[in-house]
This record gives sequence, structure tokens and C-alpha cells, in this order.
Amino acid sequence: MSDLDGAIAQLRACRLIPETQVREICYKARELLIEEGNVVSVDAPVTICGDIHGQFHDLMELFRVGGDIPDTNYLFMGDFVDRGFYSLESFLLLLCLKVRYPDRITLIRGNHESRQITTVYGFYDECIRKYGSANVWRYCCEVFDYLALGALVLGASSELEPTLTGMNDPSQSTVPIGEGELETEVLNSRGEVTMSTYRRRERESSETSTDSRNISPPRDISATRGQTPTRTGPPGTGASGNGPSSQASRTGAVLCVHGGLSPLIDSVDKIRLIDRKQEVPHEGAMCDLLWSDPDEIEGWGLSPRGAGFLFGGDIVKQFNYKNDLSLIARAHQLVMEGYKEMFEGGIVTVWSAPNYCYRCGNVAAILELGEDASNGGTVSRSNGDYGRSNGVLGPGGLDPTVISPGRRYRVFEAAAQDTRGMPAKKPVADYFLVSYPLPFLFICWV
Ligand SMILES: [Mn+2]
Repeated sequence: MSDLDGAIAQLRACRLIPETQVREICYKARELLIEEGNVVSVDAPVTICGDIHGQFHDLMELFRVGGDIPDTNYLFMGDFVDRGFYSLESFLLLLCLKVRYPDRITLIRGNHESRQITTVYGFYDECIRKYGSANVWRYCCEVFDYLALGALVLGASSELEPTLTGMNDPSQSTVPIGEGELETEVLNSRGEVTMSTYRRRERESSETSTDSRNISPPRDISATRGQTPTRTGPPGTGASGNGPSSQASRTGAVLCVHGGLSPLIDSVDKIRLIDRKQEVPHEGAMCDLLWSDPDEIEGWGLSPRGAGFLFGGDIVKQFNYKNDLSLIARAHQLVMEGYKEMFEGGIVTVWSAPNYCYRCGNVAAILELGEDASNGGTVSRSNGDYGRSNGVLGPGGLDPTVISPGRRYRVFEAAAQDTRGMPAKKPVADYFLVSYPLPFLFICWV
């Protein structure tokens, strides 16, 4: 491999590398990806990211907030390209990092990692504009075909220590330290805690709750911002505050996919059976995993996107129970707050493109899952059969021994650099902001 570190340095500076080197890196990346299963096993600690969409400077901001590779273990849930002005620099950098540090970065496929979609939403045009031919686009599309469809995060910690140790007087804090275990913590890019949620301690009692993941309502503690609490550890370690895990409980695995579930898939093992090494089909299980969205409905519904399905909280609960999952992490939908949990925390949308399309005004988020210190680091990487329950239902149909992982969201804003050399603002139709597969686009255009 010719000077991979040099290529990484060049791409980090938002400068392109020669076409011959792109070809070489794409070939090398494909060799690595071929060896991965449809569902990659990833050990916590890991930092999970959503859509990037060619917003290169915001990707640099993401690394600033979450820590650099290889210090931080990253999992990107697809949609690296299209929309933004730097799809090539963004995707090629991630690909170089994958080749350089294969065990520190996992890339899974989004619905935009497709020949059809990239010819409509910008990546193809960018390749022609920057390289003068479609060669690089073709190399990249060949890599897309080999990207995994999902990932399973194992060994995530159920607890994260509050990052408030820098406060001089904890009694002044509005955070109810001691009232419960920290479940979700939101930090901004300055490391300041802006919101925390706590899990009530009585969750292990057999009669108090039908939901073992009883989450108290979010508490806005932004009033404490002026006190600038400091982090307990470097970004991305997530587990910097590992507490002792409860002996009676463990966290289930976390399934990561770009879009969501499919009516054709009722187990993680069925995802493993898909022949993924192809262009994203217009329908079927593989299409659904990349295109579907959760919605406040019961069962399955038709997607307004014209590809994939809508699925309700009952579907998520059943799937999580059957597969011993404590959480589904997915991307694919713009969330103004950067992340959004639904269905009592059974699924979360993580969105990592701030000020999407340079006009939406949203913040972005990444999700850090800590490492469970209690498992002694012996989490199986080989398959999804780890710790599968024996079908014994707890109260409310939930496995009482599976609890959700502690989640640390880092929220960040768009990088200032991204406004440099922006084209003049022009009104964009709202349908531009949601992606549709080609047959649907033709309907829109006519
Ligand atoms: Mn998407």
C-alpha cells in the first residue's frame, strides 16, 4: 500500500488523493469488507454515528468532539455521500481509516451507498467534477456493494458515571445524584452536560414495573451550564466511569442498522442469510434495512418514501425481545436535536450531519456506549447467539434480566468552516430533504 498515512493526512486537510491511489485503497477496502459478515460484531466501548452526507468539515468536528481514530472506536451507520459538497473527501477518508485501522472503525451501508441514488443526489456529479471521469465513482460503488448491512454491539455497560466530578459543590447541582443510575447523558461540544436522565433503582423489583427500562422523564439541567463540569475521561472512552454492574442484570446487544426493520426479518440471524454483495434492491429485506423508519403506529405501515416500511413500537419490542437486544440504533432521518429515542428507549435515531444540507439549522449527535467492566472482556465476537434468553418472559413480556445500556450523547453544531465558499442561499423545496428511490422520484418530477 503506497503511503496510506500520507493519504490520510492529505484527506484530513480536505485535499483529494490521486485516482490511482483511490483505486488501490478501494481494492484494499473491498478485500477487508468481503471478510465481514452482513452483521458485524463490535465490542463496546464504541461511538455510534449517523448520516454524514459529504459534510466534511462537520465530520472533522465530529472527530474533535468524539475523539480521533484509533483512540476512539467508531461505528458509522451509513449515508456517507450525497447532498454535501465533500462526499469524496469524507468517504475516502473514512475508507482510508478503515484500511489503516480495520478494528477501530466499522462502516455499514446506508441507502445512499448505491449507484442509482448517487446519480441523483450528488456523488456521481462530484466525482465527474473533481476527477474528470466516472472511474472513481465506479471504484467507490464497488466498495458500497461490500459494506455490511448492520452491526451488533456487545458488552455495553449499563451504567455511565455522571460527568460532573469537576463541579465544586455537588449540592448546588440540580442533578439528583444518588436518586438513580445515570442512563442518558447529553453533552455539548464543550463537554458541558446539558441534560441527564436517570433510571429508577427499583427496576429489579418484580412488581413495580412492567418495563425493566423504566426511564424517568428528561431533566433539563442546562441551568448548571455556567459551572462547566469537566469530563471524567477523554472523549470516546465512554466507559471512563465504569461502575460495578448489577449482578442480576446485563445489557442486551445493540443492533445498528441504517434504516430499520423489515417485515421479512424477525431475527438478527436472518439478516446474516442475505446475499448483500450487490446494488441495493428496490424491495425485499436488504432494501428495508436501509430504507425503513420507525413511526408512532401499530404494526407495519407503508413508507411515504416509496421504499422500506414504517414500523411501530410493538414491532420494535418484539424484535428486541426475541433477539435479546436492549436497543436498536439507526440513522436515516433528520432529527433537529441530533438524536431521538422512541418506544421507551427501544430504538434511537442518531443524526450526525449538523445544519443538514447547510440549511436545516439542526444540531448533530453521536452516541457513546461504554464497556461493561463486569464481563471480564470475554464477550463473544463470533455470532449473535451470545447470552440468548430461554424464552422466559418477565413482567409485561420483557426479559427482566436484560437492561438497556447507559447512553452518552454528544451533541455538536456545524463547523464554522463549512460556510466558506458556500453557494448563495437559494430556496430548496422540502421534498429535496428526504430521499426517495428512483421510481418515486419520477412521480415527483412529472
Ligand atoms: Mn438514509
